[in-house]
Amino acid sequence: MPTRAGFIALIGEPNAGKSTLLNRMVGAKVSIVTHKVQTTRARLRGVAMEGDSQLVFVDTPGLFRPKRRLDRAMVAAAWTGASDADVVVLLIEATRGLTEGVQAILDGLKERTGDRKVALAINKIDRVEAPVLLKLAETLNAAYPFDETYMISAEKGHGIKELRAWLAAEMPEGPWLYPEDQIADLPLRMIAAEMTREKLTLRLHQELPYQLTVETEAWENRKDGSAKIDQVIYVARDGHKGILLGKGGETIKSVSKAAREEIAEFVGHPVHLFLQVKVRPGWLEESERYSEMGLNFKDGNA
Ligand SMILES: Nc1nc2c(ncn2[C@@H]2O[C@H](COP(=O)(O)OP(=O)(O)OP(=O)(O)O)[C@@H](O)[C@H]2O)c(=O)[nH]1
Ligand SMILES: [Mg+2]
Repeated sequence: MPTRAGFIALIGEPNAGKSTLLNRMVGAKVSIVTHKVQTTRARLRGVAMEGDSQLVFVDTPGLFRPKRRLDRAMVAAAWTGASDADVVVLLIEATRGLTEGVQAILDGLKERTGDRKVALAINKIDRVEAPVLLKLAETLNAAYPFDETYMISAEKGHGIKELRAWLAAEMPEGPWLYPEDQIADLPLRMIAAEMTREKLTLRLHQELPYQLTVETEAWENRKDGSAKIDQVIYVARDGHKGILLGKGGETIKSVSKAAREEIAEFVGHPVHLFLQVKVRPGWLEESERYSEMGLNFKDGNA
């Protein structure tokens, strides 16, 4: 049997469940997930094996109508992910259906995918009734010539086996692209920064999560088997720093604890995490911040 390997881009509106699906496929949490939109900011690869096929899933930022430089760079990164992949999986939320945003994505897909296969994955089927689902599948297939339709719950695991088997068969013949035991293609320092950003996003409200970024500045593996990790949280305004710290430093403490526990579990050894908050009014216009996130600054040009 020849080996197969290829890239599968997961695209869709913000909050569709792309990162949840990637984590489910990989069998570990490598991409952060929140109930808020625009959680994922850059492309991230997760690797899964299925028989002789290596499936390299590419998680992408949600596709929406961008307003800021950061948003434009995110959307550009998502479309690049779709254009570079062997197969595209479009995730749609069963509860939302064919929205204006989905229609815009379908229009974009027609221009960009060429003769590549595009599968429709209707996600969150645990939240709707069967008749609604069937009607939605029909509507979406009338709007776009999908090669396949899958009804899944990325969170609960429904329909995942079928989607995986199809993807494995669709991968082009060729050598594996990653060692068999590798599950993610993102430096540890970035995964750790993302974990902290996830905890911040869960803890903070309104615009704040969208106005900050986290960077790992130093990572020191110590002789005792632990690691000392220094991270900086850039915020855009003085007032944000106060909110982030919270009364008596309560907020930042709880974020730090949650992030430390998750990073430690991921790396498999104890972690000492030090968070520093820096007010940087112009960070959303600094190219270095974008390269740290894995984004292209110029993609954000208006
Ligand atoms: N009920 C239900 N919730 C789900 C399912 N899949 C994902 N979710 C939830 O949907 C929310 C968004 O999930 P994400 O995986 O972060 O979505 P995303 O598409 O990566 O979002 P962005 O990164 O913002 O584009 C989270 O609260 C998930 O727990 C599912 O199958 N069923
Ligand atoms: Mg995501």
